[in-house]
This record gives sequence, structure tokens and C-alpha cells, in this order.
Amino acid sequence: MNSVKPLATPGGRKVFPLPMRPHDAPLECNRRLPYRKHLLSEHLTECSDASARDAYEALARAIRDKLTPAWVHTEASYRKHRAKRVYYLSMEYLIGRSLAKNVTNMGIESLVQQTCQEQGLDWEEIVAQEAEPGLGNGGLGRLAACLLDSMATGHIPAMGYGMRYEYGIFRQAFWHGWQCEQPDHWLQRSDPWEVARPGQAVEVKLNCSVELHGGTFRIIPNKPSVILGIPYDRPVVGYGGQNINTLRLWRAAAQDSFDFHQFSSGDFAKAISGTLAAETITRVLYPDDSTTRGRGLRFIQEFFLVACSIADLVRRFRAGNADWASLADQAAVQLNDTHPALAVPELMRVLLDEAHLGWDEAWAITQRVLAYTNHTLLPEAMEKWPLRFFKVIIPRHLELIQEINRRFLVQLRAQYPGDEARYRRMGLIERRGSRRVRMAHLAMLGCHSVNGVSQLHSKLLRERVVSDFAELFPERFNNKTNGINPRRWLLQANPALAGVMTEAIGPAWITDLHQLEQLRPLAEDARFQTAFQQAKLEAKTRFADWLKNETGQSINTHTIFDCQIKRIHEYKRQLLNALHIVILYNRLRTQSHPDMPARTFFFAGKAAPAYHLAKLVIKLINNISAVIAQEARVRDKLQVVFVPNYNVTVAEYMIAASDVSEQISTAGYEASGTGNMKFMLNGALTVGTRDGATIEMAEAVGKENIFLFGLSADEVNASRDWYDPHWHMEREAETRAALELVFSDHFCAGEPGIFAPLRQALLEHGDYYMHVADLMPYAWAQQQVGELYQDHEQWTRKAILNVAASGFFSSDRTVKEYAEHIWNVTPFHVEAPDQRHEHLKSAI
Ligand code: 26Q
Repeated sequence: MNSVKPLATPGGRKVFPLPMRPHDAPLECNRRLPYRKHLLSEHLTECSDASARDAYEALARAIRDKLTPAWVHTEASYRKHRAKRVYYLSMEYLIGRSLAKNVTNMGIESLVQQTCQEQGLDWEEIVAQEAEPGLGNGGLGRLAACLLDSMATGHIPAMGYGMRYEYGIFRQAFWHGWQCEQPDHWLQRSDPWEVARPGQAVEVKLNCSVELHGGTFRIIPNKPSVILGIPYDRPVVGYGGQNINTLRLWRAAAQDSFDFHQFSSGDFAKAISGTLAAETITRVLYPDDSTTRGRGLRFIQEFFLVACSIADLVRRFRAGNADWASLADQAAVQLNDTHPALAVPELMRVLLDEAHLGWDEAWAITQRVLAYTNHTLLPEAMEKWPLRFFKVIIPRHLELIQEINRRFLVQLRAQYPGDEARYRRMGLIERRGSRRVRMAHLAMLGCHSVNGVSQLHSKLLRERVVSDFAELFPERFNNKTNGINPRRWLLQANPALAGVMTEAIGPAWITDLHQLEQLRPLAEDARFQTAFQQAKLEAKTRFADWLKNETGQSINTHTIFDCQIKRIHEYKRQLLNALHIVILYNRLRTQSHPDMPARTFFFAGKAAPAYHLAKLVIKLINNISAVIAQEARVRDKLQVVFVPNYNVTVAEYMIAASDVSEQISTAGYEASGTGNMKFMLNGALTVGTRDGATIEMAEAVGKENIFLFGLSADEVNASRDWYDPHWHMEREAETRAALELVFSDHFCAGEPGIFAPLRQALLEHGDYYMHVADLMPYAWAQQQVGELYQDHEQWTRKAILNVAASGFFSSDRTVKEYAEHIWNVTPFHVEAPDQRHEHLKSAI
């Protein structure tokens, strides 16, 4: 057993890098944390021989004890005062680790520090024991987590509903530069932050049964069955520790967990086959973020989330003895993309079949309760489910969808007589080939609000993607530019920089990010610049130490840290970044003294396992990295590092340490981006296209403080028909040299020809994402980056101006906009439980 390392001696490296609360902590009290109690009762262990994992679990449970009274009290207060609640429905949440987050938000840093000192615990080592719940793919899941935190911090009564996948997003490893996927069994050890609530289980009725045959999930039609949804609750502690909301994740289980008849007749495997099949529903997260291959299991997952969540919120509503007509005064449901769009027919089913309302009243209530956020402009990411899935699994919902569609077509015929093409475009059911239900149409019809996630995205949504609907229901369409949570992405991720901020302008920025405006005049201040640079170097060193420890790789902190970290996708153009690196490589090999600051290019991100081209891009980057590392002439100036297994924790280290943020998607394809905002808040300069929220960042900071380049969304659109990458190949020597080198097997000497699909995509299939068109403008923008970096003072000045202008991109602002314009909810301040609920505290 590896026992906990003792506390480092004073004068050694920092032992407690948890940012200390800069002002009074309301929840802090003199009571001790019941750490030893948990160590004894759950681990049967004395402090002296506790493993780091034991210590983590015991400390986390001790802290959970501390927050439980306020958590219970929050729920009771909402109930007592019949506060209107927001229900956020999302198939994904990427919440990151909870220990440090909860300590910070509860404001009990010194209490925890004291416990660590008394017990000889190494805080960083303890924090590292926590498995990160990877219950999402990327931006959409992380946004859900940022919004939940901001709702709790902004005192908005809210509940997140999601799925308790047993296996989250796969763990990514590299094998000879290729991505390999490994299962992420994050629940292997018990998770101290979740509380199972079997007493609040709900029933989900299907018109089929599910079985496992030789490991394959099978749907048996016409054999109705019931699946149980068991809630697992996690606290969402608002900063200040007053409102503690709940993230409720559903686990699927069989109702009759055992077929005794089959068992007694000797077929044990068959006896538990139904149980295993039911549990399969929440077994694993689908690791795709842009394709909707029609998988029956995914469809059942989506229905399961919706059915459990609607049943739960309806039960809560009915417990208050409320009249159905007031449902919309008590509940606002936000659908995170179309994944939970079955909420439309499910809520209709409840209102018609259980509440026995008439259609018109039920429809009016459904629309008033539900709202939908769209997160994509990619046509292949628009969900369409085969009609036969509905027929077999949830036929009543199909009936309701057909009735919604029938009524909608009546309305269309009245409004646009004879316009058959329009009816075909707008109908709920697509009739090309096999019939499929268009989930976005269902969501737009059944919700009172449809929002995009950046100004450009909302505009393109209205004007290009669903213009028919925007014309018909103009009042429904609106924009809510995404935001990020400043507690996680600055206070916690970058303690050094957070400290510099607080010293300069006080702590109010933590919950009011607009306060960062006060930094603007300090951009010119030499002392502040020095403090800022020191903080950046500290973050770089922290990341370098972490990387060395995790992967064994060494990096030079005195180079430009240039990061592109996000899912690997053609439209996000990691390949554009790679081609530019090849240009720099060529310059270093062919020019005698190129005037170029040393750079380290970092990549991180996962590719969907079936997305072969994205996986090939990872292989290319890893191979370029290996070739450069072999060449003495180049490697002092250029290093490429692909950090494996990107997740929230990795992002925290990398974003704090970055000088340059890469936001280089083909304009018109990135709905918003949120990584872009995290880098800005941490003082990195952005190299980016005019896409998503990057445009709004440029407006906030001024065009002179950001490196924009490349085709605009309109230009991309206008040149689609005549764009030819060969035109650039023939005229641009560096473009040609870079492409030829990549296709010459220079970077794959041992595996010749492997990059041929990249050549096909770029040169034979017309370079759909226009890498080649944007390569020279990108190289030029990067040239400007290099030149500015040589002038340290100017660089720092611009970095500070970026931080000062990042206030708008707080998710606190985003939540406020949702609350005022969509949800119609007002903050509800829960009083501190210290005075109110002594009886709860004395119970633990
Ligand atoms: C759908 C059906 C079947 C299987 C998987 C999916 C699926 C899963 C995840 C489809 C899409 C996603 C995720 C999308 C996503 O993360 N979108 C990002 O959302 C961010 C938050 O709004 C934006 O900032 C990004 O621009 C957008 O790409």
C-alpha cells in the first residue's frame, strides 16, 4: 500500500496550491472535518497507513458532510417557497474533478488546509486521486457544467438531468502515433460525490423488451417492459456555498432483476440477461460528436433520459398540489441540443394521457415549458431517427408526433397555399428513402424558444439552416452567446494569475467578471506587467512539471506555448495547424538563420473512433513531432507535443500555461467555441478565423489585439462552387513544399503511403474545409505572432488587454440572459444554513 507522503518542508515547493479565498468565507467554521471518522468507518484504516486513495475518499466524504446541510436546506427552501425551477436536460456533462472545486466554492480552504497539515496529507497528491467523470464528448458537455455552476452561483433554482454512464468517453492512448481507445471505467472505485436515491426511482415504459444475445443488445418488439431509472445526485455548490443545486444522473436497472423461473430451470445466464440488457442502457457514452448513425441503443438512451427527467419533475410539481395549468410557472426545461427533444412528445403524453387535458391546452403548456438550444451547423449532426424505432419502442410518441405534424401541415397549408416544396422541407417526417423524424423540427415546433450559441451561429441558423422556421416563428429565435465559468477556468485553473488579479483589483471579479475591465489601465503598468509575466511562467512551469510526471516528456518553458485543444474534426482544422508547422520546419531546414522565436506546439483532443480521417490527422501530428525531435537543426526552435487523453483536468493545466490560442475552424462551422474564451481569460493571444464567438471576442478586445485571418463565413459560402486548392498549390511555393513533403512519405518513412487519404481530401476531393485557401494567410498571421512575441512588453500589454476584455464571456452572464429572456426565473437566495439548520448539522 502506498502511504500518503508527508507534507513538504517549508521552503520547498508549494504544498497547498489551492487558491485561498481572498475574503470572508460564510461557511467557514471552527469545526473539524470528520476525516478520521471516514477513514475508519469506510476504509478500516488508521491515518498512518492510509493510501492516497483512501485519504482522498475520506477527505471528500468529510467535505461532503460539511455541505450536506446546506444542500438539503436548499431543496427544502425551494420547495417551501414554490420557487420556479430550471431543469437542464443534457445527454452530456463534463464537470471535471469535484474536490478542489467544492472546497473553493464552499469557501473552506483554510479548514481543509488545516486538516491536511494535521494529518500530513499532500493536497496535490490527494486531488490527483479523483477520477474525472468523462460524461461527455466536448463543448456541449462542458457548457452544461459551466452553466450549472453559474446557476448555483447566481442563486437560480435549478436541477441538471443527465446520464450516469458507467463508462465515460474512452481513454485515449497512442500506439506508434495512432490513437487507441481504452475503456474509461471511472466508477471502478466508489465516487464519494454521488448519492444514490433508490427511493426516488422512476419507471420507464417501453413497448419492447431488451435482451442481450452473445453480448449484442437486441430489441424484442411487442413485448412491453419497464426499465427503472435510479437517480444518483451530485451537489452543485454555488460560489459562496449558499445555493447548492443538484445534478441528477440516471442509471438504468431492470425492474425484476431476476427471472426465477428461468433460473430454477437451470439457465442462469438467461435468467440475468434482461437485467444486463436494461443496465446496458446507461453502460456507455457514445463517443461521436458530429454524426448520428442510427443506433437503436442511442435512441433508447435519449428516451430514457427524457422519460426519467419528465417523470421526476412532474412528480415534484404534483407534490406541491399544483394545478396543471401552472406547470409553466413552476418549471422551465432547457434542451441541450436535440438529444432530449423527445421531451416534446413525452410531456404531451403526460398532459394528455395522465393529466387528461385537451390537446390545445397540453400543447400550449408544453411550448411554454420547453426551450431548445442548437449547437451545430453541420448537416450531418442534425438528428433524424427512423420511424421504425418509434413504432417498435415508443408507438404512442409516434402517434403524438404524427398528430403534431398533421396540425402543423394544416397551419402551413393555410399560410402558404400550394407551396408543396415548403411542406416537404418543413414537415416533421423526412420521406427520402426510409422515413425519419427530424428532431430539430420537433424541437422548434414544441418549444417557445430556439437559441444559437453565438451571434454568427444564431444568424446563420436563422438565415441558412432553418430559415423557413425563422420566417414562420420569428419571435422564437434568439441568441445566447456561450460563456465559461471563471471559478473553474481562472480561480482554480490558474492560481498564480488569479492571485495577481485579486491583488490588483480585489476579489469581486470572481462573481462579476466585468470587473476585469479595471485591468485595462494596468496594461501599461510595468510592475503589473512583470507580475503578469511571472504568473504566466509559473503556470508554464506547473504544466511542464505535470507533463513530465504524466508522460515523461520535457518541454522548454522559455518558448512560445501555442495550443490547439479540442475534438479532432476536419472543420476544426488541426490539419491546417500541422501544415503550418511543416512550413516552419521547411524554413528551419532551408534558411540559414531564420529570425524565428522558439515555439512549442501543443495539441490535445480525441477523435471519434470511427472517424478515420481525424485519426489520421493525429497520426500525422505525432509523426511530425517525432521527425522534428530527431533533427538537431530544428528541434531547438520547434517542438510538437500531442498530449494524450484530453479532458477537463488536462485543459486546466494547458490553458493556464498558453501564450497562443488556436481557433482556426473553417468560418461558419464552429457554432461558438468555448475554449477560445478560456484562453482569453488566461491571457493567451488568439490566432483565429472569423467564426463563432471568436468574432465577439475580437469586438470586445479590439481587432488590433487579436490575430484574425482567412476567409469569412460569407466568403467560404460564396466560393464553394469554384474553389480549387490546386490554384494555391501552383502559385504558393511554401504551400506546395509543405503539401509535397507530407505526401512524400517524409513523415512516414516506415509506413509509406499512409497519408494518401489526406492528399485525397485536400487535393482530389476539393478540400471541403478550405485548408489550402487559408494556409498562407494563417502563416502570415503566425509571422505577426512571432514578431510581437519578441517585444515582450507589447505582448504582455495585449495579453492583459485580452483578460480585461473577457468579462462578457462569463457563463454567469449567459445564465442571466437565459433566466431573464427564456426561463423567466428570478434568483432565490437561500439563507446560510449555519443559523437556520443547526439540527441538520448536529446530525452528522
Ligand atoms: C448525436 C447523436 C448520436 C450520437 C452523438 C450525437 C452528438 C453528441 C455530441 C452530437 C453532437 C455532440 C456535441 C456537440 C458539441 O459539442 N457542440 C459544440 O457545442 C459547444 C457549446 O455550445 C460549441 O461551443 C461548439 O462550437 C460546438 O461544436
